[in-house]
Amino acid sequence: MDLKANVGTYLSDLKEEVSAFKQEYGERIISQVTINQILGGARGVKCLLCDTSTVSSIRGLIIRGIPIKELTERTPEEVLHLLLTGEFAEDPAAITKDLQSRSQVPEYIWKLMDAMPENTHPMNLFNTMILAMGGESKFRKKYNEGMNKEDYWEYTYEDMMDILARLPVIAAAIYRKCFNKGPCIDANPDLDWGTNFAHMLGIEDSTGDFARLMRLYLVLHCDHGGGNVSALATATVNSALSDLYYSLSAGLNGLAGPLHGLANQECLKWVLDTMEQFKGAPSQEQLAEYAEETLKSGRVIPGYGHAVLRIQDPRFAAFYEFGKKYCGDDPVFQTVQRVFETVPGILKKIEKISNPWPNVDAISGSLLYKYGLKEFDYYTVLFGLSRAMGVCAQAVMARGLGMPLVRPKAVTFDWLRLELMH
Ligand code: CMX
Repeated sequence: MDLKANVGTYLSDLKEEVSAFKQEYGERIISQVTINQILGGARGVKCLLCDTSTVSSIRGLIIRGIPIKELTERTPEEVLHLLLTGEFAEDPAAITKDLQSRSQVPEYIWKLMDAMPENTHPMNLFNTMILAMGGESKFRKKYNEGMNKEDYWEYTYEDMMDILARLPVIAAAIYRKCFNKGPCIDANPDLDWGTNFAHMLGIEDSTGDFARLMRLYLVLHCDHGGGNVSALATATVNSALSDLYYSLSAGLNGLAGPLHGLANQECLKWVLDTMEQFKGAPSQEQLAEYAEETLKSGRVIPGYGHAVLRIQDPRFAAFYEFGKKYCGDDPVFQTVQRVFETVPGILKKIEKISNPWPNVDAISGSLLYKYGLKEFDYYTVLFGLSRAMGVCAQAVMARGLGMPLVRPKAVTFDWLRLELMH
């Protein structure tokens, strides 16, 4: 069976189960909300459903029950099937083929890209191109024709596959345009989704290690539960039945923030700045001095800490393994290693910081840098390309389960005061 048929079977079984569950346990209380949580970005409030993946504070990212560290040898196609159905694909090549057949980017996108100001941030370009393709939405077309609710997931799925097929082509074109790398490189139909993307970027790769890194990168960033900014924004917008082009663009606009996906470019910049200041790979003492200065100036140390994790991010660990294997002699990677040996000790001494350990962004940039992908303004686009898989899969699940409009209740500060006085 193909992916869409598998998703259909999976959803119809789950929908029945969820509906019976709601009937029986609908009024059961599973979470309370404190004032701290209201004033703290709703951290820890359990009020969303996300089946594609979950983030445990002590185990990290778990996709459909499988810890991310067990998925590092898988391809993005295999992981996409897993996200959508909870099982591995019997024939991942069929997914590659389907994506290839949908990968033609509309001509107006190239014109629009050329018309954008030269200094547009790559992430801004990426999200603009996604939004601009909205007229292609099969969901929107069907909805306007009077689509049955039962079919919402199918056309969300169709939009997801069209988007995922075109995104690598668009992302690679943005890289080549923004950084004057020459004309776009044609796709190679013999390659899988991730390897083909690496090929279209045009980075020299005689060993195949860069393509290997790209596949790992695309797997590690693919999803991170339902409560992070990009997932929540995508889900909220999609719950209004705005099509996936609107929803994904909204979610990735959130990813573009420095406290979220943009941290990877900030992080590499921080590492390179230390190398510039100390004229080469700094010592632990020098790094400690630099970190203290960053903190004193009221800035965060990018790549460290997390809203949910209370351990070293397993995605960091996966990249670290890759780095030790393939980039051990690289001075930037060595600096990242030394930062890892230095910064947690400093952050641990600051009581308010919940997690002193590195997240995925603390390392990803250094590996890209080693292979010649040095333009760190581009890094969040790579993150976005990967994260599109998870947030779009979440949208397919939500429409398949008939989830309603997202509408939590906001209260005024006056209401809070009155509540406490009585
Ligand atoms: N450096 C300095 N201060 C930090 C810090 C860091 N790396 N991590 C947390 N803190 C500070 C927070 O800024 C906050 O200070 P205020 O109370 O003065 O605002 C305090 O410690 C408590 O924060 P927290 O409960 O530990 O963490 P939050 O859930 O509020 O924030 C995060 C999480 C990721 C935004 C934060 O750790 C941070 O800014 N890290 C650096 C940026 C980063 O790496 N972002 C990428 C995260 C991964 C992703 O989503 O892509």
